Amino acid sequence: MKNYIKDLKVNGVVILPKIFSTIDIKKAQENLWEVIQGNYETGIEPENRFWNVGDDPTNIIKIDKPHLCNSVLFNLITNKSFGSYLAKVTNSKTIQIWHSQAVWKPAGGGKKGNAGWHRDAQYWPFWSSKGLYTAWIALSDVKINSGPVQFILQSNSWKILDKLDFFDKRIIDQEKIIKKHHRNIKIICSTLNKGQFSVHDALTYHSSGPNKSTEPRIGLVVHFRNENSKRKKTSKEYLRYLEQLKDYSRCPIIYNA
Ligand SMILES: O=C(O)CCC(=O)C(=O)O
Repeated sequence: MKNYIKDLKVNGVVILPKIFSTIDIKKAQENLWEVIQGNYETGIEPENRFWNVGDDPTNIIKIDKPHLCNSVLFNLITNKSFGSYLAKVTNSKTIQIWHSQAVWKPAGGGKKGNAGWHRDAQYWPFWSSKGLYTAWIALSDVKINSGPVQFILQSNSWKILDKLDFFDKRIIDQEKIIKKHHRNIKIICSTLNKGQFSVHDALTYHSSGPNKSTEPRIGLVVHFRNENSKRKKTSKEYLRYLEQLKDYSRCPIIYNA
């Protein structure tokens, strides 16, 4: 575990072993598909949908807070062993999930499946940068040709780079911007078996390319914070957004030492 803690600190990312059972992952995959189709078992809508039924089925499908819509997804991400694993790797006393996303990359979508280079923290003006991490749980086998998430090692210590965005599919152009500032970058591709997961720092740059395999590449993305996270003084709108932290059915605490 010691190496994981150090690797996450230094490199900004770690790849972790399988802890979810194959059956639980299969159930989660099936239930996530229901959410994508707009069938919400709990009766609660996701926080946001960036793909709707009837949209191009080869586009990347991103849905925010799918755990609100379905108890199987909620139960998967609140699994106790998962909570204690996250706490160990991040050396934390408390772990609270404050956001989640489904990222389903269909086979055969080419560049339409791309997620551009970004760091998660750029979307969160209400958090200062410490104590914020993301776990990416593989709900399908993620091979080198499935468009795995790729991370730039040690980019968690970089200053922010402008003009990089998840929704920008021009990864090659984005890489030119990155290389203007950083010549020798090292990229790792997060190939994972179903049930394995990675954890990255909110400041680590990452992206993913086309899914050239014949199966969808499916990730359940869990954004979590520990006791070192701090709110920034921002607009009322953002402060209101963070009010949800008090609602543990939206933002479950999954570890408390
Ligand atoms: O699943 C992907 O390709 C991108 C995921 C992502 O941006 C994240 O895990 O923060």
